[in-house]
Amino acid sequence: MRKQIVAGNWKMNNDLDASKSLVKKIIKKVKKTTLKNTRVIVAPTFVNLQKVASKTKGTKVEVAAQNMHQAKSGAYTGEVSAEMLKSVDVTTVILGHSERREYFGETDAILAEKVNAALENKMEVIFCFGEVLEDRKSGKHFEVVESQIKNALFHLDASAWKHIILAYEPVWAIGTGETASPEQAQEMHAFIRKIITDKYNNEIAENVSILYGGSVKPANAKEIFSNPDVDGGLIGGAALNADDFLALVNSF
Ligand code: G2H
Repeated sequence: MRKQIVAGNWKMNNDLDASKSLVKKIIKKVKKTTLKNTRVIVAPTFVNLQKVASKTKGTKVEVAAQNMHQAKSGAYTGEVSAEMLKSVDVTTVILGHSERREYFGETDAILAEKVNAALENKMEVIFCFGEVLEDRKSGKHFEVVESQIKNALFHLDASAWKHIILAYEPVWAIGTGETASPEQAQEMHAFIRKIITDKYNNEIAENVSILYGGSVKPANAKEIFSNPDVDGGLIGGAALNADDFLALVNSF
């Protein structure tokens, strides 16, 4: 049975004290929660990752990085490699977030390399994709999502898919207060499972967790997460408050 996942993407928020305090609160609350089939992940900034990772050791909370570079090492000022993440016990990485695509020029081709580098290092990837508003308005959203997934992931062997988590994040719903309706989310998630079935097989499609992201909050999470093909969420704003985040963890 595929896992339900609630992953908090802290983006460029929280200094060291705020990161330690937030993760401490989340750990405490998660400890008191019965997690049937749910994974709880937090993704702090690089500078706070090691401290947060050390706090989560032995708890039910996991950590992820928000990004990584595709090269092993070298003259890439400001970048961090998979090897470096692993050396501080971080084995999950978010790749392809729309903010990385938009502000840092990450293309499908670059993302395919990043995915490969992560998998070569036996890391798990939370792969993000999603259409912009014009794509949705012109009815191209399925086509756009299919090409993002195909270009970055469809070169992978079937066996690699157990290390992949997908996160559908319609760009028009990110941090805007707009959310895709539960029907829109379900429709896209079912479409994603179908293209994976067509390319690979039904087993892989059924086993991959597909998260929804974009202004998920306690008030709308239950409705979104209750869809059969929605396996949880990648959460931005609402992940910065421990009570809200836990409300999401308990929204299945
Ligand atoms: C989408 C999401 C987290 P928010 O970027 O990845 O952020 O929940 O603030 O829309």
